[in-house]
Amino acid sequence: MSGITIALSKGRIFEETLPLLAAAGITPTDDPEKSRKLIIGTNRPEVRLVIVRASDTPTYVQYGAADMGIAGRDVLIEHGGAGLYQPLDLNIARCRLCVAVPEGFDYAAASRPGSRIRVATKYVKSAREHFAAKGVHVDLIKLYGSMELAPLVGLSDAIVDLVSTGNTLRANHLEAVEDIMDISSRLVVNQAALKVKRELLQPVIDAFAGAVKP
Ligand code: PRT
Ligand code: MG
Repeated sequence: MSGITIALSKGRIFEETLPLLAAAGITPTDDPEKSRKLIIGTNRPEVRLVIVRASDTPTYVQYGAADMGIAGRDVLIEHGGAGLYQPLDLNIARCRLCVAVPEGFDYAAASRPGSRIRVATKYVKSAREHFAAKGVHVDLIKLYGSMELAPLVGLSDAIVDLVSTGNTLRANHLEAVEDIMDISSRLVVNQAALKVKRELLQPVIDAFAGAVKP
């Protein structure tokens, strides 16, 4: 493939990437929310987009099936970042990775050094590091979505999840009790592609860099 393939997930990352693509002179020819196409063309014949699950973006770029992509810091930590060059924090799809518990749960007591807590999360690596640093023993339960349900039905004491407005926590009578890290999405580039296709990729990286909002 002599052109550029960019991996994006639908939803918030796609929406917030459109202005960055525009700054690079790239306009998609289909809307992934309306079309069922997984490969979307653009106004530039040498540039195409592939629509992937958010957590799969680093994998497509790592193996060079996409030359570049946009992925959340949460996803990149879980993936590990092998084979990926991460030149830019795009400051989009911002949120916080938090520990949350049912309202009224005594988290201070449950998270004293030496105590043991059951935590459900999709973000196993980040959660393990967070509780290890606090000296808290953690039984991690891996989930793939709707973490908010776990403490409500007794699967776990707490969850580690992303929070943006806080509406989902409030609707389920949960509260954030600890911030683990700020999250935003980053541009990731296949390291080998950057060497071989630098004349195609560098202008896109530069245009994105110029369009990042503080
Ligand atoms: O949906 P899918 O299972 O395919 O994957 P995904 O949920 O990881 O993808 P997507 O597109 O929803 O999110 C892509 C990226 O957006 C994530 O990897 C994050 O980096 C970033 N992001 C920013 C968020 C949020 N904000 C966010 N609020 N990702 C998920 N959420 C979820 C959160 O998990 C919780 O269920 O939204 C809910 C909380 O939102 P509030 O507004 O109610 O607090
Ligand atoms: Mg989602």
